[in-house]
Amino acid sequence: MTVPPLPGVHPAWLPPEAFRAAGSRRVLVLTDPVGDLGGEALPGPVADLGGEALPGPVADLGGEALAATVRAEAAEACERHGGAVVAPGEPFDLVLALSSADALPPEAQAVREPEIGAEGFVLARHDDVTVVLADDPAGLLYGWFEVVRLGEAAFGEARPARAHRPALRRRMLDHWDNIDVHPVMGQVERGYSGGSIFWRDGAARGDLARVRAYARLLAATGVNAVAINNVNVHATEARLLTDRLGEVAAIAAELRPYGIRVHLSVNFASPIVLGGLDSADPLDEGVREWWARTTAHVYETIPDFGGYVVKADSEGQPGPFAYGRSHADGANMLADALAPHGGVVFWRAFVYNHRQDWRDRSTDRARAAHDHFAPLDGQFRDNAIVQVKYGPMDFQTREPVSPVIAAMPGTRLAVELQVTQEYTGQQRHVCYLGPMWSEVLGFRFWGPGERTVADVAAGGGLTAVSNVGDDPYWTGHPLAQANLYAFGRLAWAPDLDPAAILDEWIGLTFPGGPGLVRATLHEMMDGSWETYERYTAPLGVGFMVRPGHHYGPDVDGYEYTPWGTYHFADRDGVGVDRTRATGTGYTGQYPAPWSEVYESLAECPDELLLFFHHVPYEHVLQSGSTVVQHIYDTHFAGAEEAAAMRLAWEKLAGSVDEALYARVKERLDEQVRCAEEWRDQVNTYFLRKSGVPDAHGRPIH
Ligand code: GCW
Repeated sequence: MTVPPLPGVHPAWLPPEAFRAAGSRRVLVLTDPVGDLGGEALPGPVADLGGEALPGPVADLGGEALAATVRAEAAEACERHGGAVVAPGEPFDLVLALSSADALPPEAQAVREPEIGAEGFVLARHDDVTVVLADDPAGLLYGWFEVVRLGEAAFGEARPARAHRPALRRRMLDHWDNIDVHPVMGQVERGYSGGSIFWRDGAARGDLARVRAYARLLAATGVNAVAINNVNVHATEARLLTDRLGEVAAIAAELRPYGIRVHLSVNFASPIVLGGLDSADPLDEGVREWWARTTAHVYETIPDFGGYVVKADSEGQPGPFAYGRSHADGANMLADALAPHGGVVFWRAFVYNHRQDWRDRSTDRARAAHDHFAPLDGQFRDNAIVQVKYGPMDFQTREPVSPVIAAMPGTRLAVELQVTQEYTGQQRHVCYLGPMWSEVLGFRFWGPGERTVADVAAGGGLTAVSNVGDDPYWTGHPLAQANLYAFGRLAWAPDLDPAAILDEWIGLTFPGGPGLVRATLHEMMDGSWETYERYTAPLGVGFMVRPGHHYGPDVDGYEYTPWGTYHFADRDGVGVDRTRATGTGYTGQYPAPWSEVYESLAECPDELLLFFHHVPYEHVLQSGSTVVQHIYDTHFAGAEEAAAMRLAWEKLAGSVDEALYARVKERLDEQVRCAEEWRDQVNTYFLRKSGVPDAHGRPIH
């Protein structure tokens, strides 16, 4: 089965037109017999743990379903575009074959490799034939989508055989979706795209066609795992683990044909709230048995279930601290329950004191994850993955990379990104995040030539909070689709160039569009993250958003709150002193050379200066500008760039779909308005605090 076009729903990067090149060819699909790679532990790229494989995924349930998907995809594309699915022995232009298939044609034999590996594929073109060869059906599906992405180029010049393998084995989207509409957070916490695609009116949706379409979009980017409920697990959602498991199974059935495993966020106190026990102590035998039994039942119902996601002892969620136990104790209890079935637990490291006294200058929220987790390195089970936000605070526009990522060489780590634009414009602003993620993934803690963040994440995975909802464009802002696309592509290949990823996305989403569309979208989006940074919080200081909903400027909004997010601006200067010499000592959580670079006022990169140092307004940056002049300049420039984006878009009237044009235009109007508001509030705030006038005499209020 494939996914029929859904009326009223934008096809995102898989419009029928994107399949023209492949669908107008003669296609041979060889999937019999389906290989059984899934039967054993899959080899995982786990450089930091001596290269052994994670246990599971077990039963190859999805194998046949995936193979059927590849056949159906090819058949549908051919039917639409005039090609044909041909039988063995007939001439063909494209062959999609499992390496174990009977009667491999010589063109496919020629590119065989001893081991292509789980989810990988070899792509080659010679003698006017394009070959996709894979060891398992998932690899074949990814190969098919690579051919789609290449379009006519897949059938052009000869290409030497090249193996494509995912750099990270777990490529996952977390949904912060609630079943019941939460009185404050709504149906989707931090969702800016309407309701949930999974849940409505207190239950799983009856019609899950949209979920299938989502799975297909994700598969085309390389994502292979999804968590379908909020990490803040409320009462109704907790029951997905037990009496409402059938709803999870129904969703899993929609995701499976596209190679996506379903995961659940679970409440640490489930033994109490669901099981009627009087404790959730991870070392209590009764509690452990409850989890083992409950988990076994999950696997009886959903044999390829992926595992659990847990937010514990964080922002009011229950956790092991209540019993005097560590996070390793908590995570290992769940890991032990999951291990016999090949599942994993993603245990979040987002643990900090959200009831801090703002008067207390010694507590530093940035330190919290490292303080809690680094000492536990080596204590986690092999199937317990510690999931770390990319920065030490909370998905800000600019943060240093979290030192936890460097501090746990004996633990599997997953790095968590945020596709939903909570702090980056809430899908009302154009903010292409590919460049930020690329910078994070390529960051080298130990200096040049050493391992990157992506290398570390290979042990556990890359996860991100999804930006999708039931909005006709999936993501509210149509251009925010590019972020979802880029996440999947970077999780597959972290060293891809974000501008090239954007280019792929443009080509697929606007097929056949004039060159003006491509050029304009690059003009608007390539640098949009930095534009957003320019008109919002300066120099890495973070926050300055409206408390609660986190949209729009409020410079002091968080300054006297318990959340640990302060900028400490006074009449003399601004920034947080996190040095070892005079501050909170946070810089000491980094290995050399970064512990020294960040400690040093002279060497600290400008864009992070106020994250690490409290400096006078007239402090001279590496750029040569002063801090306060930099604030004025970037805020004027950022707001101007937002206005220029809107002008650029206006040139596309008539060149893109009218409704899409109007939706983007309406959002750009809001972006321009909001950028001006940011500019004026931030500039005015710092002029009033510092008394230093703008060197160029521009209007500040
Ligand atoms: O960024 C913050 C959000 C919360 C979220 C939390 C988390 C799900 O404001 O809404 O809760 O992070 O990551 O757990």
